Amino acid sequence: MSGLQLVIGNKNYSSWSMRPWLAMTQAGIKFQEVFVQLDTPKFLREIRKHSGAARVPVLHHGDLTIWDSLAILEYVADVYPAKNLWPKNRNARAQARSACAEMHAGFQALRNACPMNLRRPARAVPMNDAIKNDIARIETIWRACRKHYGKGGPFLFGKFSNADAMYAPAVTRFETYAIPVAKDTRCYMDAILSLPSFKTWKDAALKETWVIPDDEVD
Ligand SMILES: N[C@@H](CCC(=O)N[C@@H](CS)C(=O)NCC(=O)O)C(=O)O
Repeated sequence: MSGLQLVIGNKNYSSWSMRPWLAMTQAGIKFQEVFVQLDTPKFLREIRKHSGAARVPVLHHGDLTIWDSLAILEYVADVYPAKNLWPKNRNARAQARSACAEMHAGFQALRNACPMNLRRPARAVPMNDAIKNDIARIETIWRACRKHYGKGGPFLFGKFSNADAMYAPAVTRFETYAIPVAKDTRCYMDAILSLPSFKTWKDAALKETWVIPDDEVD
């Protein structure tokens, strides 16, 4: 065992938890999974034992605690350089980090209107201009990464990388809310949705029975 312990929330809803879980699983990095159920009276009590930020995901490695999904992705890439979780090429890596930073800090309109909900049957919801802008920007980022750095495979930088882990929740939102997308976007989405690690995560999500009313959009 690697000594890594990843604290996550509900697989159906926790988009932030999914990112490091997918990257680590896809890279074949072993870790112990610790589950804290979101939106329950004991969530805060439990998560505060792991991090003062009181959010999932959290990664423990020995005495070290990393309490943010992107920081966890960076740390895992540092500890396991041979897994190539960032692109090898320096320019590609800088682009991947820019794309990840934009995802980490942005796309609030899409996030708010279309929460990750893997159980929800695919159905469209009304889209205002802010949501449409977020969608268009994400498609532009995906297209540019694929065009300049995607020759070696179906992912944003060819082979699977942390950038794909960061954008995987957006892929599920596009799917769940039946968002019309261009053909190249659809190809990229299919690559993510076909990942063995994604399928394992989703299968587990579909077995969960907890419902978070705020994340159920009709
Ligand atoms: N910036 C953090 C955000 C994490 C986050 O907001 N996690 C949500 C779950 S997906 C959470 O823990 N929510 C619990 C709450 O707000 O009480 C990260 O990237 O890890």
